[in-house]
This record gives sequence, C-alpha cells and structure tokens, in this order.
Amino acid sequence: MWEELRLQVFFLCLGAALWSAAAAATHRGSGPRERGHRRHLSLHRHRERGKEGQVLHRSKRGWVWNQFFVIEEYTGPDPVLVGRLHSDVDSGNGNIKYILSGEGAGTIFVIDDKTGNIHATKTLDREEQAQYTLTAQAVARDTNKPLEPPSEFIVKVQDINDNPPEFLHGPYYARVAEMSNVGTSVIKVTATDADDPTYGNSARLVYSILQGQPYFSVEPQTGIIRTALPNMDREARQEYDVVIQAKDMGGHMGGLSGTTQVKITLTDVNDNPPKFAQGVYAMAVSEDKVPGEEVGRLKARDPDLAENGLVDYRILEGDGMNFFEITKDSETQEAVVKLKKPVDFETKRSYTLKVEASNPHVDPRFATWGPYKDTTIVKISVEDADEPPTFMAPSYNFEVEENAPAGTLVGRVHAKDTDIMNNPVRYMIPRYTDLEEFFTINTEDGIIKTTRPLDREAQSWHNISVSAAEIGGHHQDAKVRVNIKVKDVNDNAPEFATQNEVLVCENVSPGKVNRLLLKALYIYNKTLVNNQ
Ligand SMILES: *[C@@H]1O[C@H](CO)[C@@H](O)[C@H](O)[C@H]1NC(C)=O
Ligand SMILES: *[C@@H]1O[C@H](CO)[C@@H](O)[C@H](O)[C@H]1NC(C)=O
Ligand SMILES: [Ca+2]
Ligand SMILES: [Ca+2]
Ligand SMILES: [Ca+2]
Ligand SMILES: [Ca+2]
Repeated sequence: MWEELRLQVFFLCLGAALWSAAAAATHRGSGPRERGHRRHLSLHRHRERGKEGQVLHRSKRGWVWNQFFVIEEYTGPDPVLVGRLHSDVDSGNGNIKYILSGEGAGTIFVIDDKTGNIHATKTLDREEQAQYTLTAQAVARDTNKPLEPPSEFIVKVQDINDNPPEFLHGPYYARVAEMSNVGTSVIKVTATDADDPTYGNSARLVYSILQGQPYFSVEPQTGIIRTALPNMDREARQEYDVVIQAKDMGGHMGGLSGTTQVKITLTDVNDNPPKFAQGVYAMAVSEDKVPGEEVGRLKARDPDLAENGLVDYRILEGDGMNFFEITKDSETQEAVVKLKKPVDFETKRSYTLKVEASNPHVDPRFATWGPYKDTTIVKISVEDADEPPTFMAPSYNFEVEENAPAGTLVGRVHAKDTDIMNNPVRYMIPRYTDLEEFFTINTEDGIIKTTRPLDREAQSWHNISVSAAEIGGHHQDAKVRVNIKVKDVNDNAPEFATQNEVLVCENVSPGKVNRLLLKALYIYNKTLVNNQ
C-alpha cells in the first residue's frame, strides 16, 4: 500500500540526536520483538525502493518506517525537531506545501510547510499520552491540490525513567505463625511503575528489605516476604515493622525507589508448658468447713494464647486425696482446692497433695519441647475450730422408781470439750423439755436428780434433753436426749402376794415405807376378805 502511494515520508528523526547514546542503545538492544520485526520489514522495503530509485533518503539507522520518536519530558531551550516529511516529488523549489493534521497537530506538533520539519512545541509526558496519530499531506502550494494521497503516521513518545515505583496496596498487614521454618512465605508485596515496562529498565523493579532483618527477607524479583530466622518466639516479641523497597532500573544505582510498610504479627503456637511459680503452696482449712467449700487456689502460668494456654489440673497423689478435690475456675484458669470430706483437727493436722497442671492441647510439632505439664505440692494444714462439747454417749437411758423422794439420783450425763483448749463444760436442762420441772441437773457434774416423787401411772416416761456448753467465749452448745423411765413399784396393783415383795422398796425413806406398807397390807386384807 505504502509503495503504491508514492508519498515518501522520510524519517529524519532528529529527535534521536537528543537521546543519550545509552538510551538509544538500550532501545535497540532490548526493544521487543515486534519492533525488531517491523524494522526488518522497513529495511526490506527500503531495499526494494532503492532498486527502483525512489527512495532518496533512506535511513541508515533503520527507523521504524511509519513512526517518529520524541523523548518525553524534554526541557531544552528550543522546540524539539521530531522529524521531517519529504515527498520525492519535492524538487526543492518550494512549490510543495506540507500539511499536518491529527492529534496535537498545530498545537503540540507544528510543521514547517516548506521543509516538512516537524517540531514539538511542548514537553510531552509518555505516562499521559504515549503516542499521537497524525496525517501528512503534500499539496501544490499554488493550487492546494494534493500531490500525494494523505498518509498516516505515529509519533511515539519515548520513555524516560521519571516515575518511581509505588506500592499502591500498602501498608500491608500480615500474620505468620511463630516458630515457622526459615523461608516460610508471609506475604507478597507488589509495586507498580508507571514507566514503559516494554522499554529499557525504567519499570524493571527489584525488591529489597530496608528494615526487618534478620527476621525477614524479601525475594528481589517477586516481592515475596519470607521468614529468615528460626525459632521466632511470639512470647518474646509479637510484632515486626518491616520496610520493603522497590527500585527500578533493575535495582541499579540511579534508579528510582519507593517503599512500603509491612506490619507482621506472629501468631501463637503451643510452645510453652504451664509452670507453677512455687514448688510448694501452703493452705489452711478450718475443721468446721463443710464439703464443697473452697480451701484455696493456685495457678500454673502459661504464656501461650487461647487454647494453647489452657491448663487442666488434677491431683496425682498424696494423703489428702480422699479429703480434697480440685476443680478449675475457667475464667481465671486457677485450680480451686475444695474440701471433699470433713477434716478433724484432733485427728490429723495436715495433708499433702501433689498437683499436676497440663495443657490439654499439645502441638505434636513441638512435643519434644515438652512435657507440657508441671507438678507442685500443696500442703494443707487443718485449723482448730471452736467446736461445741461432745456428749460421751449418743443418748442416755435412765430409770427411776415411782414415788421415789425428791432429790433421788436419776443418772449422770457427761460431755467434753474436744478442742485443744479443753474448756470446762456446763450443763442445763432446757426448760421446754421438762415443763413441769421434774428434774434438776448439776451444772458442773451433770448429775440429774428428781425434784419430787414421780407417778408412773401419770407418766411412765420423761424424755428430756440436756444441753452442754463450754465456758469461755463460747456460743455453741450440744444437746443430748435423756430418756427416763419411771419404774413401777406396784403401789396399787394386786400382784403383791407377800410382804416380802412389798419390801422391795427398802431403800426409800422410813416414813414413806410405813405409809406404803400400810397401804399394801390394807389391799392385801381386802383381797383376803373378798376371796373368802
Ligand atoms: C421415750 O423414750 C422411750 C425410749 O426411747 C420410748 O420408748 C418412749 O416411747 C418415749 N416416750 C415419749 C413420750 O416420747
Ligand atoms: C387385817 O385383818 C386382820 C383380821 O383379819 C385385822 O386384825 C387387821 O387389823 C387388819 N389390818 C389392817 C391394816 O386393816
Ligand atoms: Ca520508573
Ligand atoms: Ca516515563
Ligand atoms: Ca502452652
Ligand atoms: Ca506460644
């Protein structure tokens, strides 16, 4: 198509002269394949045209045949010469007029209509617009008639490295397990560079770590951050502020750079066994505590988090095993020692427990750092409580003969203070149990006596209570049941057959005996009379 059109646009890319030799070399050296391919095509065409003698100004450098290049951000004193249009019908006498139209024509790009020289009037920014499509025309100056069909061409803005790499997604937050193997991937950071990635090294980035060594490293090409130190311990340090740099120009001197922050948090693993702070814990329990009551608490510390720091407790052995039990306060993670069976100061004054604390969730990867348990000794001393006195018998049964005189001995109760103080005991009969006051008790020795003769026919049993209390700052008392049976002396029964039988009550007072005997003989006589 181009060959048929006869308009020869000759690329005298003077702009190229402004390039640094290095930039130009880089361009040709590392330009993409497509570009090389086109260049080849162009040369081929030039060669063909050369045979036909139509191309007068073939590019020795082999410019892309329909492209001009202009370097971006050029800030020289004069407008940049982008290139030159030349038609081979131009004999040089000035009767040809070159016309430029399209993107930026007349504003950014101006053409000298005689020479065909195109200048850029403004600084161009490749990152704003990378190329401009323009149309070239050659017309007769006097008639304005086209001498050639119009031809489209492109002005490409040549990249310079004027954009630093940027981390658009930073700052980053990442988590990695403590104790991870060296090289464990933590996170991948990515920087972008607005410069031309297909040209030169302006956008070729290399990552490096500015802060966070020796704990972490970054892969220069991928931006993947990895752990770099073994046995990083969350319990020692949990957070790391890492700074990653991306540098263009392949990381070489003179490249532009950008940085990002990466906050890395170590997550917990179970790498610590629970530990009791003390080898021995002392506790005390009063003997008057009831089963279920709390005796004391102890705690094994575990610096791990959540389930890695959970601690279970149990009693392994000890003479207190049957008297105490351990439960756990799940809120505080403490072991709570409770009374299981009543203890008695007078029987045993101290107990020992061997207590174990253990992690219920052990991580097999760190099992060899275990065992994930610890033991301690709990010594529990029993404290004396001010207990009420204790009667020597659970209850008492006494007998007293009916009609025995006032002051007759009924029996004796006995209570003792079991406490170490061994206070003296005082007795009394609670009035409500002996409303008619048949009995008295000696407050000091517990001897019960009658206050008057008792009538078996009126009441055969006097079931009373006796209470005992200690002297000396004491409030508690103990009670015991005293059952008193009134013994029959047959004062109105016909069973008395002989005087001998009547005389069973020989130990009663003389006056009374006389009365009894008279009564008995009287009945006896009556019986005899009736029987006759
Ligand atoms: C008194 O105690 C005795 C012996 O325990 C019992 O047989 C009797 O029924 C009791 N009497 C009364 C009135 O409680
Ligand atoms: C008992 O009976 C006899 C005669 O049978 C009489 O002499 C005596 O006085 C009586 N004794 C009494 C206490 O009634
Ligand atoms: Ca760059
Ligand atoms: Ca650029
Ligand atoms: Ca742990
Ligand atoms: Ca841990």
